[in-house]
Amino acid sequence: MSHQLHYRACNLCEAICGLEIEYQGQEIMAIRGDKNDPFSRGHICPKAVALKDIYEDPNRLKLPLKKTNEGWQSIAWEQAFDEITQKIKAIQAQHGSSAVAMYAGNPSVHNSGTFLAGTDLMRALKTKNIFSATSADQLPHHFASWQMFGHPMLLPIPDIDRTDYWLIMGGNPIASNGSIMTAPDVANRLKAIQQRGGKVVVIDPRFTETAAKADAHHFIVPGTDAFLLLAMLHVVFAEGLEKMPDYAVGVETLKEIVADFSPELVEKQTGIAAKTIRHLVREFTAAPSAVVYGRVGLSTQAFGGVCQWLLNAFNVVTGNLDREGGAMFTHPAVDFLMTQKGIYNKYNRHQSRVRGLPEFMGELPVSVLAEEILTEGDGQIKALVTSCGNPVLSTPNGRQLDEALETLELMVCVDIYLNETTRHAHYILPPATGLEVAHYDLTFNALSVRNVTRFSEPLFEKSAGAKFDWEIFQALTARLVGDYTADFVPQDPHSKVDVGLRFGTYKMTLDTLRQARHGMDLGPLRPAFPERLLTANKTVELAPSLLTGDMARVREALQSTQTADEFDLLLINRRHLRDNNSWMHNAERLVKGRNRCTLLMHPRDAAQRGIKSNDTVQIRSRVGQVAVPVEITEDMMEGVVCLPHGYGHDRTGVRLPVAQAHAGVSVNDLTDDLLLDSLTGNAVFGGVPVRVAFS
Ligand SMILES: Nc1nc2c(c(=O)[nH]1)N[C@H]1C(S)=C(S)[C@@H](COP(=O)(O)OP(=O)(O)OC[C@H]3O[C@@H](n4cnc5c(=O)[nH]c(N)nc54)[C@H](O)[C@@H]3O)O[C@H]1N2
Ligand SMILES: Nc1nc2c(c(=O)[nH]1)N[C@H]1C(S)=C(S)[C@@H](COP(=O)(O)OP(=O)(O)OC[C@H]3O[C@@H](n4cnc5c(=O)[nH]c(N)nc54)[C@H](O)[C@@H]3O)O[C@H]1N2
Ligand code: SF4
Ligand SMILES: [Mo]
Repeated sequence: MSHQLHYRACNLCEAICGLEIEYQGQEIMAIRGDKNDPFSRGHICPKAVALKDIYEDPNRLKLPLKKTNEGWQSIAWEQAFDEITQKIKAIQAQHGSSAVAMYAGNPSVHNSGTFLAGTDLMRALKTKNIFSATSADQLPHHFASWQMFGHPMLLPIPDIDRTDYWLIMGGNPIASNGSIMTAPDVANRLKAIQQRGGKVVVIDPRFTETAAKADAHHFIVPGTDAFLLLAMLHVVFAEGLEKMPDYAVGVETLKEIVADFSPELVEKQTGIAAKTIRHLVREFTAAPSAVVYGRVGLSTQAFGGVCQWLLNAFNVVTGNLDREGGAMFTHPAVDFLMTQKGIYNKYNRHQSRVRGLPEFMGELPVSVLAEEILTEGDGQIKALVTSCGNPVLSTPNGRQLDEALETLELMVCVDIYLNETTRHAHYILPPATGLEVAHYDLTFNALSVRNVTRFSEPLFEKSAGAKFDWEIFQALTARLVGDYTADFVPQDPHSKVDVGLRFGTYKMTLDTLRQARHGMDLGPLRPAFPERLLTANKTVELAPSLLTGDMARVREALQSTQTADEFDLLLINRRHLRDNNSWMHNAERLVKGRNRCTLLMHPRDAAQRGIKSNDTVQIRSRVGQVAVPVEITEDMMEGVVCLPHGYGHDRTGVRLPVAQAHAGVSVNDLTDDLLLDSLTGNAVFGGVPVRVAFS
């Protein structure tokens, strides 16, 4: 048999690169970038090759498991579904429907079968305790979009292919390949800005891989970006640099808010000199087009919501929203924005039981999950369903959650691995994944720097007896809502994609898309105002009340004169090109080589503490302590230290031998569940107070 070629989009990160997979029978010979993909143009990163490792990994689960006194035993699917739903119903009958919680993790958005069927299960559970990785990631983006543009999913995307000036705050796309900005081959797109005479500037507490390719980099004290953005807006108005578009309202209120935030007022807190701030704004406003873009580092701070609001406002008042080279909105082929008007426009309809934090978009902050399990009383969480998530390693104070999960009456995990989270499960329901599933990027086609679309067919058949995630969700949902009969047959939810395509902007069908093996380019982003705005008057709200209301908290923080106490350093996190959150470390090709789970520290901070390179140090925070080797580097801002996220595999019961051999420590054993953006509910990962000592 000769080798064959299969084309699909990589579903591991937001860049959705086109892949060319050479295979024979069940064997993968090579995974390459698809040069004929008009969007990714042959780009690929090392993670895509590890799709082969996931496919072949003997530790990947394919059939359901039940925990018994004798350890894990296999169980038939139907029996597992029956037992689980009976237990869920019994718990809900005794303790109320919110006693069962659900957590959905990151791959949910990288897997259309899960995405389309998982929400049905959430609804069927009729619980207020819905959690997801979104509150450890990007809730502030949704909050700002909801308040300013009328819909939380109407997210502005930096038009980096045409901009003349790209200001990046709290994002490291050279390592992460971009986020809320689907831009495969971001390195060449960045270089193209410079080649056409433009400029890239990075603001980050670390001199990152992206900073190394940029024209300028400024260190910022973690968690102070709101002050910087206020000062940047101050300079725009004080120097008359604004280019006000006619669609914006609330500018007078915004002017009043920023009036006293001179660069001089914030230079000490932010660590960025007043003259640098003025220069930055003058350069930005002088560029023919410019865009400020802020990602995870900007969202995962105490003022994440305010930051994303001010960032959008900066693009608006400099005349850079909804124009070429600025921040733009997509016209995706399946436009779920239009079909879901109002669905997500929900805030504070209920609050978390223990801390009283507001719900947003139907979910509660994941930072409260452990306390909702551990705190006794009416409404306590007794059971948890997780899907595509590893919250023990990915949410703040993960160690507390690790302990809390062990106390649950029922835990069900839809997951492909026995890992740090799923080891606590009573049942693991593993779906087919990766190369075995059909996939349509509902989310990332809508967050892309060009309008693009493609459908990926499965390459291999799922293994004998395996189920797709949507089959699992539908089987559970049907039983919970009472629709289940002996002749129940799950329905492939991708028919919804066909409907979405037919009614969408381009009026195409799934069949036409299936013919386009390399994906389809639907052109550059184009202006979308006012028709795409979903605010009542089709205006952009520059001073929405929930966000301006949060300014009291910002002012209080600016005035706080807290000096170094027990914890005298600020911890931030990093991503590495070869990591994918917490779950791909069982691929030898990704983890081999130099230990990446190290603490980065500035030479002066190290010298003060008598620490030398490669010393193992103890890092302590309010919630925990870990020991790791140190790398001393001037890439760190003084006073700031940095750990990667997604490590910490050395726990009993985990069945990931390669990962355990490269275990590292979990940064979330140090991050604090009590530190969060109380407005949006997003976790804080940038600037967690810690102490570091030579052990
Ligand atoms: N300190 C700190 N913490 C962070 C971050 C940080 O920067 N710093 N980043 C945050 C961000 S941005 C995110 S998105 C979250 C991620 O948080 P999570 O989503 O909780 O964690 P992941 O590591 O992505 O775990 C993915 C899980 O999905 C499983 N999986 C993989 N493919 C499939 C599939 O096809 N089907 C099913 N059912 N399961 C699958 C994997 O085995 C794994 O258990 O972490 C957050 N946590
Ligand atoms: N290789 C790889 N790629 C990934 C992932 C992965 O784990 N590995 N994860 C994927 C996921 S789920 C996501 S959400 C995206 C995230 O994509 P990015 O947002 O690009 O994520 P990070 O690389 O974490 O970049 C965040 C940056 O913020 C900086 N930072 C921290 N605190 C602050 C602060 O207070 N202010 C400022 N200005 N900067 C700060 C950090 O130093 C870091 O450089 O990446 C995706 N892609
Ligand atoms: S950049 Fe992301 S989408 Fe592209 S090959 Fe790497 S993991 Fe896959
Ligand atoms: Mo994320």
